[in-house]
Amino acid sequence: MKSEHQRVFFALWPAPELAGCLHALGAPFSGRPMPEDSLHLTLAFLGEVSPAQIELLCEIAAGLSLPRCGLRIDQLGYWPHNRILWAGPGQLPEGLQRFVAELHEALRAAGFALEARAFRAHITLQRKAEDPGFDICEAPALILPVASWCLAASQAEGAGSRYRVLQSWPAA
Ligand code: 2AM
Repeated sequence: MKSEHQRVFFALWPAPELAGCLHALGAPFSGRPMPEDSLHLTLAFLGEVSPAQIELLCEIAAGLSLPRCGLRIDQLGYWPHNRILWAGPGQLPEGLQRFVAELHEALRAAGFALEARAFRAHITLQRKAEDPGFDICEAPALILPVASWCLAASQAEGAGSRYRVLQSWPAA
């Protein structure tokens, strides 16, 4: 990676109180818990980009409008292929679903390569998690108030990653 390049993604970042509740949701399970202030829901993952591309990403973001909503996080899941324990919504509000589709379309139109796999909204709670004995189960519902979204950068640090919000935009 060129020194000025950064690994970036668009995300929803829960406020500290909700992050604490999400952290507690993962606490009974064995794995490597994500630090509370690192918990987030990725909307689009870009990978390594240049400073000029970050500017372009910010321009694209400024042209989009995320509708304010409450996202109901009511599932816990485990992916054996990457040993991630996650929390997520059973259903995405229609406005958020439409927004993610618009965001992905705008990014692809600008030449950014996104994952071909279908978008799965999730918040990683633990990495290297032991199999909890379920793929998906119901969890006590938590509401994530969708009031803003951001562009964040991730930097490898020790065994994990450190995240930094580069810019954020309010929901409409
Ligand atoms: P994860 O937590 O499921 O690993 C920063 O790494 C964020 O981008 C994390 O939310 C991570 O999801 C996500 N991410 C990393 N690589 C990705 C990829 N190739 N496609 C989609 N999301 C990715």
